[in-house]
Amino acid sequence: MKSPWNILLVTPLFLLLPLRTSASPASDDSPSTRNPNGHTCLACVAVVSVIEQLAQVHNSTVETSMERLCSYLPEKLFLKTTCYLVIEMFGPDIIKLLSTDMNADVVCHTLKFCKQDPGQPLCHLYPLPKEAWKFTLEKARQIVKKSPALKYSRSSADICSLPFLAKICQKIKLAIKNSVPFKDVDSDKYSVFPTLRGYHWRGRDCNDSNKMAYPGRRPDNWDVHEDSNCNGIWGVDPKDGIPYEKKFCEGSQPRGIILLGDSAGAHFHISPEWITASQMSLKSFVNLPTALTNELNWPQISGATGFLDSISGIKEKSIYLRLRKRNHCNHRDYQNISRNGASSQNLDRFIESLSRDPLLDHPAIIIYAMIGNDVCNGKADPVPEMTTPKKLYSSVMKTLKYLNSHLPNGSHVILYGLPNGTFLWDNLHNRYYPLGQLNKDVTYAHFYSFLNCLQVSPCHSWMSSNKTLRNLTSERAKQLSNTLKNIATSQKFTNFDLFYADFDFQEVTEEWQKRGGEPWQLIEPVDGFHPNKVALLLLADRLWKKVELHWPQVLGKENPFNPQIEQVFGDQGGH
Ligand SMILES: [Ca+2]
Ligand SMILES: [Ca+2]
Ligand SMILES: [Ca+2]
Repeated sequence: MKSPWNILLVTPLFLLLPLRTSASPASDDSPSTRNPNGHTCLACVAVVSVIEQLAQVHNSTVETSMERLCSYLPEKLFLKTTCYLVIEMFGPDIIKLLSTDMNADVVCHTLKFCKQDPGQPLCHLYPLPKEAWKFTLEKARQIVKKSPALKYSRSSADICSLPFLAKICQKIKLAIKNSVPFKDVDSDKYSVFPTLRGYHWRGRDCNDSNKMAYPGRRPDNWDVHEDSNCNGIWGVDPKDGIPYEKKFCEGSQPRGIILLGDSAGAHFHISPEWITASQMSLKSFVNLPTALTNELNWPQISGATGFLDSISGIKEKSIYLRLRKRNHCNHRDYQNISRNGASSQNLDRFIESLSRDPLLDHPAIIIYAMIGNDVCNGKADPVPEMTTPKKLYSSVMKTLKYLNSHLPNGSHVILYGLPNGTFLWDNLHNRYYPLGQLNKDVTYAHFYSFLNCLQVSPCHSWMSSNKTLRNLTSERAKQLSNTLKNIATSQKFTNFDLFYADFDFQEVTEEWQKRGGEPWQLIEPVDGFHPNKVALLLLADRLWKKVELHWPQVLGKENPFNPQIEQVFGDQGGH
C-alpha cells in the first residue's frame, strides 16, 4: 500500500465527497482548477466529528466509538474492512488529540488533511478554540509528533489506489464517465442490474441478450412471440387470436419520459443518519452501497423518473408513475439522463447516453432541467463562472438540434426554468447543521462559510451570507429562465413541440406550508442545497398539473384498456 491515507477517503463519509457533488463540473478533466484539499478536509472534519460525537452520545472512549462506527458499516464494497484499516492507521492519533479536548478542525489540521495555504483564510467548521489557533495547533502537533501516520504523503489523492478497491472504483468511474449501464450484455443501453447506471436510471431490460428488445420501442410484430418493448404486454388472446399489444396499446399513443438533468433531477441525497451520532445504528448504513454505486443519487425515487413506492409520506407520484397510470402501455419507459454537476455548458458530454431511435421507438416527453449549475459553483469569486444568457442560448439551441435529429416525430420538449435560490439562506442560515445539533455549535451559516472557505460549495453564491451576491445570483437565474422562455416561444422544430415551465419553488413552499409543513423541510439537510424527495414530488405534481391544464396533448389520453392489462398481466413484470 503505497499511499495508505487514501483508505480514509473510502470510508463512507469520505466517499461522499470526492465523487463530486452537484456543482462540480461533469467533466473529469478540470479538478485542477478546484481546491484539491477541500474535499479531503471536509471529509476528515465530518468523520472526526462523528467519532467525537459517538463517544459523547454513548459516554464511551474515543477508541470504542471508532470501533462502533466501523461495526455499523456493511461488508459490501469493503466498507467495514476499509474502516478498520483506517482506525488502525489514524486511530492512535485521533484518540490522543480528542482526549486532550482538541476538536475536529484541530485534529484534521494536525493530521494534515486540512491545510491553510499562505495568504489564504483559515477554514474551520466549529468555533475557534479559546486559545489562539496557532498555539493550539502547535500543542496538538507536539502530541502526535512522532506519529508514523504523519509520514504518509497526502498529495496526489486517488481513492482507488488500494488493490482491493481498484475494481469497484473503476466500475463507478466508468459509469460516471459514460452515464450508460455498466452491466449491459446486448449494448442497448438498458440493464438488468439496478445500480451503476442500471435500471434505477432507465427501464429494466427484459431481454439482455437481444438488443432489439428494450423499453420504449414500437412493438415488433405486435409482440406476438415475445415482449420487444419490455412493457410486460405480449402474446395472443386465445379467445379471438388478436395480439394483446395490438388490442390494448394500438392507438393509445404510448410515450416515454426522459429527464435531461443535474443532481437535483437524479435526486442527490446524503442520508443525515450517516453523520448524526445520536441516530446512528446498524440500520443507518444499509443503503450506503446502493447510494455509492448510484453516485449518491436516488433516481429510483426521483420526481421525474421514480418508480419505487415513495417512502416520503406524501401521496404525490413521479411523472413516470403518472404516465404509467394513465396508460399501462408506457410501463418501464423512463430514462434519467442526469449527472451531478450538469449544466447547459456540459450536457453535450453525456447527452449521447440518451437512447431513442427516431424510427423504431415511441415518441417521448423530454424535460430539460438544468436548474442550478449555470449560476452555481464553488469558486472564491463565483460570478465570472456563471453562464451568460448568450452562452445559454447557443448551448440550448445546440441541445435542441441534437434532440430534433434523435427523437421520434411527435415528441415533446419542456424547458424548465431556474429557481430563485435565496430561500436556501433565508430558511436555513440560523438553523443547526446536523453535525451541530448535539452541541448547538454549528449552524448552516457556519457550514456554508466552511464550504466557501474550502471552495467546495455546490453553490457559493446562494449559500452565502453576502446578500448582494445572493440577489445578483437570483437576477442571473431569472435572466437565464427568460432566455429559455424566449427559445420556447420563438423556435420551431420538426420532431417535437416545445414548452417552457417555471420552476415554482415558491408556490410549492406555500402549498407545503398550507399542509402544516416548514420550508426548511424541503431542503436536503446534509448538503443544505438540493431539493429533497418531498420537494421533488411536489414539483413534479405542479408540473404535471400545469401540463395537463395547458398542454394536455403532451401527456396523451387515458388508456381505457388499463383494467384489462392489469387483469391479464398483473404488475407487468415489475420494474
Ligand atoms: Ca441491455
Ligand atoms: Ca435488450
Ligand atoms: Ca410489449
